[in-house]
Amino acid sequence: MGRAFVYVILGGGVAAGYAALEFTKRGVSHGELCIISEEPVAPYERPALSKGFLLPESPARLPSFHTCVGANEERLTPKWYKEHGIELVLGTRVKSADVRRKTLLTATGETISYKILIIATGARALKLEEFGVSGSEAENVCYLRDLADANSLVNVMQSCAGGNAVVIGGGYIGMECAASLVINKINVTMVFPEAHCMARLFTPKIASYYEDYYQSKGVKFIKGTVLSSFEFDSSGKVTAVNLRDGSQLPADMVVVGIGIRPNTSLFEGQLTLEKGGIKVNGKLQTSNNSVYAVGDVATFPVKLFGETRRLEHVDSVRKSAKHAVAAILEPEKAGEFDYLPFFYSRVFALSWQFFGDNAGEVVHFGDYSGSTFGAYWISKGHLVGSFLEGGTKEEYEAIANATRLQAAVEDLAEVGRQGLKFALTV
Ligand code: FAD
Ligand code: NAD
Ligand code: ISD
Repeated sequence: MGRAFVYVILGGGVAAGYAALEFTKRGVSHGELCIISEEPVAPYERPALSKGFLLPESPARLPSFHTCVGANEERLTPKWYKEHGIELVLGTRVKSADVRRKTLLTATGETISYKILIIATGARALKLEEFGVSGSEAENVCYLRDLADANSLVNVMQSCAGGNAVVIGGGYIGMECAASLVINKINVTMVFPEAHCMARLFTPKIASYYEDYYQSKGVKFIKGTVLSSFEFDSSGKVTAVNLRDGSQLPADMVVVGIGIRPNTSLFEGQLTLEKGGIKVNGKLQTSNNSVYAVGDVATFPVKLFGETRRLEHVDSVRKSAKHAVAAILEPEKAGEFDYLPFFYSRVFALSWQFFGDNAGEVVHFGDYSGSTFGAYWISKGHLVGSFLEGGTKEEYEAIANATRLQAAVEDLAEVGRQGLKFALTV
């Protein structure tokens, strides 16, 4: 049994939604494009799951956050795919791929063949078991990657009002979920191995601002240690968390955010991998001419830095997906993907943006006891990265622009004194 399509997108997450919209903008005929997704719903804006979805009042629910509302573009409901003749094969896992024969085999036993494949399989959450701790299956231990996880997190949160949550991990999931738990009136303790939160991006000074803010909301931090085991009750629910430093924390629920692994396994041994992802060129094309990779799973050349990177943020996902479609449909017109890395987060009343690379020397600026402050990263006399909390649209655009232009910096202290004025006058 089998079906054949000209274009197949494997994975139905953020990248798939933006690629589908781009296909229709550039011209695709009915019946040519198919999206296969393990998830039972049409592509949606995954970032909403740790923000609007977790609000106690008027939470975001599908269909309100189907792609591509996150970029203020059309909202693609299942009806939209039908009207555009795009086949959505939902709730279906692809269990093997053969890039030589150009076929995918689904868990339901169907063979789907393609002329061009776009791999958009994203990533999976790392499990505690991968760090030698068991207990992930307990009903009050929550991960957050997809809609099913988000629904179960909401259910667990609702059963824990006024109780204690332990958040494992001090990265994006940890920080955004901790804020949401507080808003849901749950007492939060965050546990992570590093000396400060968001260690992959924040400097100690930036982290200290957010940690103080979280503490003012009642969040407790336990740093420099990790979870070693759980205590369970007779029904298998976690009741406490044991830490490697010997302490024990009572827990009505646990949220785990300890990083991700890109979903590359279907293609290992068939396509070239690099830095944990599927290696692509500036057209998002893999080592096989008929196969493209986009989003979290792709390791692509970042022209600005002259090296390849694999990013895990939605702006690069949206833009890489669109660029791949342009390269497929209009190869002679599409140039090389030229991307300025952009990360952001929103927690409580706070909101920050970061552009570029956090490499080189750091200069902090602005009022770290107020609400607008930032940092510049300078390498070899040029601006390579910028961070800003509490900025206006114009200010964010200015730091992005100055970073893209890699503005020259002669005197670090002077740039610190000028602060935002430096970016605004580039
Ligand atoms: P995904 O969106 O993960 O989609 C991959 C899809 O492929 C899934 O539907 C999956 O089920 C499917 N799939 C995988 N393997 C198979 C298979 N074998 N067969 C069939 N289907 C398969 N980034 C930001 O920049 N800002 C944010 O505020 C932000 N918030 C986030 C909040 C949360 C809770 C999470 C989890 C991520 C957040 N991110 C954020 C990161 C961002 O959502 C990801 O970078 C983005 O979703 C990746 O898009 P993708 O399409 O590559 O993969
Ligand atoms: P992350 O990489 O941001 O953070 C992982 C954290 O895990 C580290 O900061 C560390 O504190 C912790 N950790 C590592 N090993 C540990 C161990 N053995 N025990 C305990 N803690 C350990 O990953 P995440 O927070 O899990 O986020 C998952 C994905 O979702 C990432 O790709 C992230 O970019 C994405 N996401 C992004 C946003 C955003 O951009 N605003 C928001 C939510 C999620
Ligand atoms: O980029 C995003 C983001 O942060 C969200 O919450 O997309 C979503 C949508 O805006 C949700 O509706």
